[in-house]
Parts: sequence; structure tokens; C-alpha cells
Amino acid sequence: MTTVIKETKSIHSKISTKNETVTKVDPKDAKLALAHIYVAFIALFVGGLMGLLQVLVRSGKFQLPWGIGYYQVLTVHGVLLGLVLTTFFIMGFQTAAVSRTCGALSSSQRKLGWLGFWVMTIGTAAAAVMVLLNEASVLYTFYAPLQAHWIYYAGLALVVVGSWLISLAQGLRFIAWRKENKGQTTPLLSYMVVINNLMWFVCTLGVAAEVLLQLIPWSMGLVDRIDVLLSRTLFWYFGHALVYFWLLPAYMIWYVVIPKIIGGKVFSDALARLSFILFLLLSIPVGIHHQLAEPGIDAFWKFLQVVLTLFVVVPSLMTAFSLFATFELRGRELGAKGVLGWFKNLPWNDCRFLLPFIGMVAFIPGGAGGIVNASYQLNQLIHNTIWVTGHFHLTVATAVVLTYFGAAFWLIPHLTGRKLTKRINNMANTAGILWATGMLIMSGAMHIAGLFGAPRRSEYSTYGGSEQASEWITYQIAQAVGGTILFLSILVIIGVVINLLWLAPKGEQEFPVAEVAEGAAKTPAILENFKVWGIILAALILIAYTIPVIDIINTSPLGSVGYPHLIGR
Ligand code: HAS
Repeated sequence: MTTVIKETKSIHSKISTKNETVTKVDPKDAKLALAHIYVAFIALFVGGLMGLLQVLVRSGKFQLPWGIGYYQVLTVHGVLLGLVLTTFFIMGFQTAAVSRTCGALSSSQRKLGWLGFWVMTIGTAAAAVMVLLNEASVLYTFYAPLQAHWIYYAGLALVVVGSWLISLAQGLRFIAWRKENKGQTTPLLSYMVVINNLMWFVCTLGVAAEVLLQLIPWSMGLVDRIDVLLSRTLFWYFGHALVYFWLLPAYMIWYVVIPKIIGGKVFSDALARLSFILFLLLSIPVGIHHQLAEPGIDAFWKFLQVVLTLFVVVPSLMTAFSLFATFELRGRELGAKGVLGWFKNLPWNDCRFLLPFIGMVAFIPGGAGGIVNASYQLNQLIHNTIWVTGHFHLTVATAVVLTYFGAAFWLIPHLTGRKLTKRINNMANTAGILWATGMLIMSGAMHIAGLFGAPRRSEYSTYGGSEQASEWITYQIAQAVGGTILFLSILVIIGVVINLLWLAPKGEQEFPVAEVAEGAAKTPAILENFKVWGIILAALILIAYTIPVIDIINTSPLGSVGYPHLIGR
């Protein structure tokens, strides 16, 4: 019996090298992936509701009832949507992706995955209780000197530790696949998962150090004071890679899933892998671009990290190129002529395509805004204004999450053994169009108000009487209108998800994974040499951070909260 199981397993894995033969996620892995998806969509509903309250408060026309604080609502919104929805969706999607392309997890790998899931869930619950008790209204960035109850920090630390465990399970399955298929190029989707997890592991070391060495001892009263600039630097060492941790699963879908949905092929396996390697190398040594306005970090190091930031734009430009090439190749296959002829050949009625495509379009102005943010001098204009909020609502809250939703609409039925019907598909398309409309209005107004100097993270009552407030108010009302449309979209999305989980007819829904185009060059083996990339990554981090961190420690009165590093904030 054991031999039969062993044999089946190895055949299973061998077959998966041909990419198309193993076409389903293992049913036991499906349960693990689904558990993550449940939490993600609960977070979407509650976090979205908080978003609605926020735009209403900022419009100056509404006050929060029952003594609920603006920062409490803002914390729930940021933590649930920025940290919980994303991390849980990513871990669920990635588990399914590895199972689909490398074969089923072993039972010990699956147990590790479940352990990770429960650790993340317990951490989320602990942090949520503290926020609800108004003991942790410190926003998703939890900057000192704002202080939360230690349980909040410990809860978030558990979310990170849990995600390490489940990433490890995914990585172990990938390593096993490599051993079982010596000399073969690994499945692209699983390779991308591993790169994303490596980046996540290396960047979370920064936030783990901040939480364990500074915030928890300080919030427990074990030390009186901590160095604020150091805590922010550790946070942003993590924080910018965090945004790419959100982005890369969307890129996995754009590179590997979308080509299959439109009937095409992956333009180039090598180019896709190279862009992921560039993200691994360049996502972490750039965090100081969030601190360009902060005294205490020498201008040279800020400049160096600005340069590295502009380099990390390159893999996104490569992705845009690859996507255009995929669309065009498919269009020409279908007889399209001219430069933009392919456009009308795309499957506009298919929500699995439409939502991610809206995300891609939003990422063009979102990415351009990012380049503005990173451009040292221009950063002085937009820093701490609501422009930045507009930027991340186009990037993470549209490009990324609309892609996740588009994927959820085939992934959930694939995992539950149901079918995405025409009616649900139409509902999903409506949600995508509502989202695009709401976001265009809300994020557009945020960008414009930001250019007029409207601050982010502040409620109407703090600037309501000021002279500038009259200039901003039209845009604040526009944000409330856009935010309300977005919430309507969330309600439709939740309806679609409920349908796909429990009500849609039983059937088989494909997990689309595209093959590589025939003419594409062979993938160079160096792209799979993790040792080489690990060494380059470590060198880049050391170059970008060693001296700034030593400077911060040497020049600041260690132990002070807020002085002198918060001057001008
Ligand atoms: Fe950012 C602040 C710079 C990308 C998220 N960013 C933030 C914050 C968040 C965030 C959450 O340098 C606020 C943090 C806070 O709370 O303080 N960002 C960048 C740069 C990029 C960038 C250079 N950001 C992202 C992504 C995010 C994200 C992605 C989430 C997922 N960002 C900054 C800076 C700040 C910042 C500063 C600090 C500001 C401050 O002062 O506080 C780049 O990675 C962007 C590159 C992207 C592109 C676009 C490529 C386009 C593609 C789509 C192709 C479309 C197709 C469809 C094919 C170059 C791939 C075509 C169809 C047609 C019909 C046309």
C-alpha cells in the first residue's frame, strides 16, 4: 500500500512537470486554501465598512456614534484591508498554486500549513480585540510614539510567524519537486511563490526586530523610551517590500493565469522569472524613500535609496511589456490588425479577465504616482498629504485587490467543486465596474486635494475651521461619493463570494495555468540559482542600510521617544 502511495505521488509530481496534466488542487490542500479565503473576505467586509465610515467623517457631514474614535476606525480599516485581507488571500492563493503546479503537499507539509493558519488567525483575533477596546488606535504602520497595548503588537507578530510557517510548507513542496524532477525547470507559478516568500521572510525580519526589541518591551513598561527614528527605519525596511508582497501574487496572475484565460501563452518564462528576481533584490533596500522628509538620515543614503527605488520600477515596466506582448500575440492569432487591433479581441465579458484588466489599467497612473513619490524633491510636495492615500488606493486597493477578486472568482469554485455561472459572472463584472467608477472618483479627488496640501490621516474636526478647508471640502465630498460606490461594490463582491462558496451549481471550474509560447527562449539555469541571488540581496541590504542604521544609533539620544526625530512631522 505504502509503495503504491509513494509511486502515485512520484508519478503525480512527474506529470506536473508537463504543467497541464495535473490540473487540480488536491482536495485536502483545497480545504487549507479555502480557510484562508474565508478570513480574507470577512476582513474585506468589515474593513470596507470602516472605509465607508472614514470617507463620511472626512466629508465633515457625519460624526461617528457611541464615542468611536476616527483613529480607531482608521486602524481597523488599514489593518484588516492592508494586512489581514492581503496576507490571508496571498497564503491561500499560493498554497493552491503550489498544489496545482508542484502536486499535493505531503501530510507533514499540510500540517505545518494548518499550524501557520491557526497562528495567523489567533494573532489576528488578539490584535482585533485590542483595537475594538480602543487600546490600539495606532494605525497599520503603528509608528511610535503612538503606543498600543502589547497584545496588539504580539498579535501582529503572530500573524507574521504564522505566515512564515505556511510559506515554509509551500517552500518544502517546491524543494521536494526539484528533487523529484532533477535538472528540469521548475513550474513558473511555484517559482514565483517561492520568490515572494523569500522576499517576505527577509523583509519581515525588520518589523520583527522593531516589534520584539522595541515596541513590546516599551508597551509592557520594561523600558521607558525607545528610539523613534530607528523604529521607523526598521518598519520601512519591511514596509516597502510589504507592498511588493501584495503586488507579486497579482503579477503571478497577470503572467501565468491571464494568458490562459484569453487563450494565449506566457510571452517569456525567462523574462517573468527575471522580473521576480529583480523584485527580490530591489524591494528591500529602498524603504528610506518613505522617510525622505525625516531628519536624522543623511541625504546621501536617501539619494542612494531613491536611485534603487527607480531601479525597482524596471521589473514593473518589464511586466507591462510582457503583458502587451501576450495580448498582441493572442490578438494577431485571432486575426487582429494594426497596433491596437488586439484590444477588441480580449474577453471583455469574462470577470476572470475584466477585473484584473481594470487592475492593470489602474496600475499605470498608480505606478506613475509612485515614481512621483520616489522623486526626492517632488516627495516634499506630496509627503503626508492625501495624495499618498490616493496612490495606494490605485495600487494596492485597485491593481492588486481587483486582481485577487478576479482570481477568487475561479479559485473559490475550483476549491469548492462548483461552477462560476453566467449570472454570477455578470454580478462580478458589475462589481468590477462599480469599483472602477468609485475608485476613479475617490482616488482622483484624493490626488487633487493632496496637491492642494490636504493632509492624510486627519479628520475634518482638526482642520474644519481653517482657511484651506474650504478649498478641500469639494474633494472630501467627492471622496465620500466615491467611497460609497466602492462599498456598494464590496457588497456585490461578498454576494458573489457567498454564491461561489455555497450556492453555485456543482461542477468543475478550471484553475488556469498558461503554457509558455513556442518561440520563447530557454530559461537560463542561473535564474534558479537561489544562492547567487541570496548573496547579492544580502550585499545590497548591507550597502543600503548599514551606515544609516549605525548613524541613527550613534547620533540619537538612544532611548528618547520623539526627540529629535519627530521634528517637523
Ligand atoms: Fe508606493 C507610498 C513609491 C508601487 C503602495 N505606496 C506608498 C504607500 C503604500 C504604497 C501603501 O517613493 C503608503 C505607505 C504609508 O502608509 O505611508 N510605489 C512607489 C514606487 C512604486 C510604487 C516607485 N506602492 C506601489 C505598489 C503598492 C504601493 C505596487 C501596493 C501594492 N510609494 C512610493 C513612495 C511612497 C509610497 C516613494 C512614500 C510616499 C510618502 O512620502 O509617504 C513602483 O513600484 C511603481 C511601478 C509601476 C509601474 C506601472 C507598470 C504598469 C503595469 C500595468 C500594465 C498595464 C497593461 C494594461 C498591460 C511603472 C505593469 C494596458 C491596457 C491599456 C488599455 C492601456
